[in-house]
Amino acid sequence: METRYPVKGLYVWLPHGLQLRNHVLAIIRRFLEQAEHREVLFPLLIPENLFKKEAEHIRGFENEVYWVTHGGRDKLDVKLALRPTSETSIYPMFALWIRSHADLPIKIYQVVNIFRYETKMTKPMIRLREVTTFKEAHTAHVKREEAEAQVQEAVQIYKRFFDELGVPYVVTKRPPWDTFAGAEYSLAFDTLAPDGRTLQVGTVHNLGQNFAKVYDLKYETPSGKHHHVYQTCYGISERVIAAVVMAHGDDIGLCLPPNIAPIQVVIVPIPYKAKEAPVGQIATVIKNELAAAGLRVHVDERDLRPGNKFYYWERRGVPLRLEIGPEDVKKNQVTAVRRDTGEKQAIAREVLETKVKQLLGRITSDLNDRAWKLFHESVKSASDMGTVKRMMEKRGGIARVPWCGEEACGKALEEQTDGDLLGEEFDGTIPTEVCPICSKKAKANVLIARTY
Ligand code: P5A
Ligand code: ZN
Repeated sequence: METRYPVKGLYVWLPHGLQLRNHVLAIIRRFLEQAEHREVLFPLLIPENLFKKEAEHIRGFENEVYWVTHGGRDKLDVKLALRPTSETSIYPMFALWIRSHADLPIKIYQVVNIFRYETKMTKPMIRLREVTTFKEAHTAHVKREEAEAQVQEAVQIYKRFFDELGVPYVVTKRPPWDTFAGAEYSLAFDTLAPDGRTLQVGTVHNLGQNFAKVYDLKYETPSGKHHHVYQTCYGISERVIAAVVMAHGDDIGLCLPPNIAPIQVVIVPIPYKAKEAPVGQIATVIKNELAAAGLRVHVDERDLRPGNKFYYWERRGVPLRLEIGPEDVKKNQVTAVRRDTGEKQAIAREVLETKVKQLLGRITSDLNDRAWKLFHESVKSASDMGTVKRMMEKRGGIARVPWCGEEACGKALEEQTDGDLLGEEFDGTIPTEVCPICSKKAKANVLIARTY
């Protein structure tokens, strides 16, 4: 990204990064479409009166909203909010679309930019004031249980999505004081940055009937009664791309999983005295062969030393490099070098396509395994305050702590350890220990970490 744009919290996507972003988006779009979500596109501006209908939602966002107050020199009669998220623009339209139970469920999503006047330190891809890649899904249902099931489906979709990216995660139920503004409860996905702090990479909210009541979302039952719908929403942003970068990158730079890498295979011809023609030709033939097999391939024909080219593509995370040098030409082979391990091997020309695909598959699973292994090592059970505190001091990852469920104890846990309570571990086991604050029987495990 270009980070020198002269407005705080706004950044420029450059070609390589944007391609990466688009490959990531293609995955989530595919999963959502498979689960019967349809893509829509709503306006960026929300009139103040609509925006301010849901009281809790307002309380949550009022300090983060940018307002459009003028059109040219004219002061607008109704101020317009730049959406910080789209509940208040989408749900008034749901009210027009929902008549009978036959109109339900509605499952839509959009990928848009949103604006949040963030006051914490802004960071490229992680904390933006213009989020450019906000994928938000919104659903409406007849019954509470259906909304509940939708929350579960959303969690499954996001799990598959993060698995596809090799980004490890924990899922927690956020505590009441950290629930999305206007939701009954919120689930969140968190991953770990290399510095030991967690990063929230996605959330799933059960909105109950809170918005339905305010925006008058009602359907008619077969017997002619009118009921409010139940709703859910869930979202991710380009933070997931930051998460990919952090999960697999190393001291050299990016290291990208093949499925989202803008270039999956880079071919570097290594010319040698007076016999340059054959390496260049072979490189082109191989490129065409692999491209025809569906791979994203690039031949680096620039007038640079091979070593410089190697480094250039390593920094950009290209998963596999194929070198073609004099020795390779002689033996009718190419030399393949993995970005993740640096491992080198010769591959015979006649089996090139199969071998390259195999190698890319192995790189994918090795990246996943490595990232998850590191992650698992960073989630540690701790039932006494001293241990948790030391973990937070060292930014030593995520502590799993037994909790009685009381807000006062949750807040005390945060204060005394200088960590943030992510929430109750979703699908976690019931602990046998006691709450380290009040010594009462624990109801759940909470995860505590230093967060971004
Ligand atoms: C869910 C979608 C919502 O806004 N409304 C529609 C719900 N939830 S959320 O938790 O507030 O945001 C969803 C995810 O977006 C990412 N995110 C951000 N990323 C970068 N910069 C920001 N300023 C920013 N704010 C939110 C987070 O990953 C969050 O989980
Ligand atoms: Zn307690």
